[in-house]
Amino acid sequence: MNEKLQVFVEKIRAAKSVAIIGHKNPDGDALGSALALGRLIELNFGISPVCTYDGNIPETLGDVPLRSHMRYFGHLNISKPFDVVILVDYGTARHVEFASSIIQNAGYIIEIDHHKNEAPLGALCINDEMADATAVIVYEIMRAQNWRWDLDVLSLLALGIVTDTGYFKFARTGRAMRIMADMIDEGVRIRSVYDMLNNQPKKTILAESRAAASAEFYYRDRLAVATILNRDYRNMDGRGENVLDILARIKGVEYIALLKQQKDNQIGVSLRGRGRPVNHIAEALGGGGHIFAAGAVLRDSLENVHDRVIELFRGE
Ligand SMILES: [Mn+2]
Repeated sequence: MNEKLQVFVEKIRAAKSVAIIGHKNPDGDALGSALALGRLIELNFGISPVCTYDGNIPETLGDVPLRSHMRYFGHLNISKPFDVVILVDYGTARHVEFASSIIQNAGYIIEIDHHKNEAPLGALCINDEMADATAVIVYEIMRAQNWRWDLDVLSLLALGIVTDTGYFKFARTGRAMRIMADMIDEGVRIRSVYDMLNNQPKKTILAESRAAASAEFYYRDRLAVATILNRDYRNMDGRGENVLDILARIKGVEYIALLKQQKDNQIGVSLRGRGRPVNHIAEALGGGGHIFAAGAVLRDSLENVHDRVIELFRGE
């Protein structure tokens, strides 16, 4: 790890231009890690990285610190290659395909991630599948290097940790919580991190409530399946976490599947397991993710995906 960090520092020190990219449609961890890392590089190397995204940033994340530093990829001037491109929390190449022009032309590619990825893009990979969030890795780099930081950095890293662990519900070890504890001691207010996220549009909560109310139950009520139809999907902000959370509160429910009709023939599937793995089911659907929280996007009709998902859970 130390040798990798040494290379990281050398590459950033030598760079005149740095871009930081997270996965398309950034979530709290992708956004928080990218902006925090950008600020850390600014504070410690005297260079301002360009943080960029594609797709949508959920309105829920509209009030995060340094939000204005995150720039829409389509609006960037990319005529000159970047000396260093850093990919954070990106998952797999498909999720940063939108930036392939600057990735391919980059002088050097670094990645920092906690996703499982068989084909990393980075020449330098600071990856750790055991981290509950990419923000955990960024925080540990910051500490290991004794970097200067400010409260914005800590708030952004707290945001990444809180969102990726589902408010610590999915924390697999004490690691993320110890970091959170340190950050609280350094001045992060846990209440304001939560308040920052209680910022969702009315239409989203109503659409998610309708989806939760439409849930069906299978296999002696151990599997809950909810559907968000296209007309409601358009009103959604984020990934339907509220639906998954509500259904996970039901006694006896062990698995939750949320089917999102993104387009007529494109269905997003979010899977959650309450202490039970779901990543193999997501993989069977052509997707992936984490052990207890995974998903896939299928080009098929809602009916077909619905039946396939239920069939895959048979025998679980
Ligand atoms: Mn993440």
